[in-house]
Amino acid sequence: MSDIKPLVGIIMGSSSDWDVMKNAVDVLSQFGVPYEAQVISAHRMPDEMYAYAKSARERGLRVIIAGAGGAAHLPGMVAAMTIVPVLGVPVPSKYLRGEDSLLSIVQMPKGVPVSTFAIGEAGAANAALTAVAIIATTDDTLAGQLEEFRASQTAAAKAMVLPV
Ligand code: RP5
Repeated sequence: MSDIKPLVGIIMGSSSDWDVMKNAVDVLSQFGVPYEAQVISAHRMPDEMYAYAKSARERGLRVIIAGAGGAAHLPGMVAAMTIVPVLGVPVPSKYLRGEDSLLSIVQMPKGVPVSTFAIGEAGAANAALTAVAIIATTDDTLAGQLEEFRASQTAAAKAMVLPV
């Protein structure tokens, strides 16, 4: 086990969310940001969810990325119990394709925000990029990496050729 303390906590309601949420893990790995990832289900593990949220700040987490599908209450409940910024990722659901997840996460009443991202893989990746940006506000090396990442995307877009 590594002694490096995680700066980002990635939690999700089920192992079935992993295919989406691993996109956040991939981004944090790419930037070398230490993270932890685990299943914390709001309705199946409420005691663990409470303990996780309550201890997050003192454990040194700077950002929490929370993914869930359906009646996706995990991000909002965690946000209610910590001042660590919570980034919510709506995971696609079987019958409503994640529109239920999106609305569950994004419609937080005024006072307890959850920064909410797109449904699915892009949302998970962008949540991680936002976590990187938050940490980069106090880390010049990471800020430089983020600038480079943006520059390489720009170069790739400029090099795009259409088949016409
Ligand atoms: C939510 O219910 C999870 O976040 C997951 O997206 C969804 C389905 O969970 P499983 O039945 O696949 O465990 O709590």
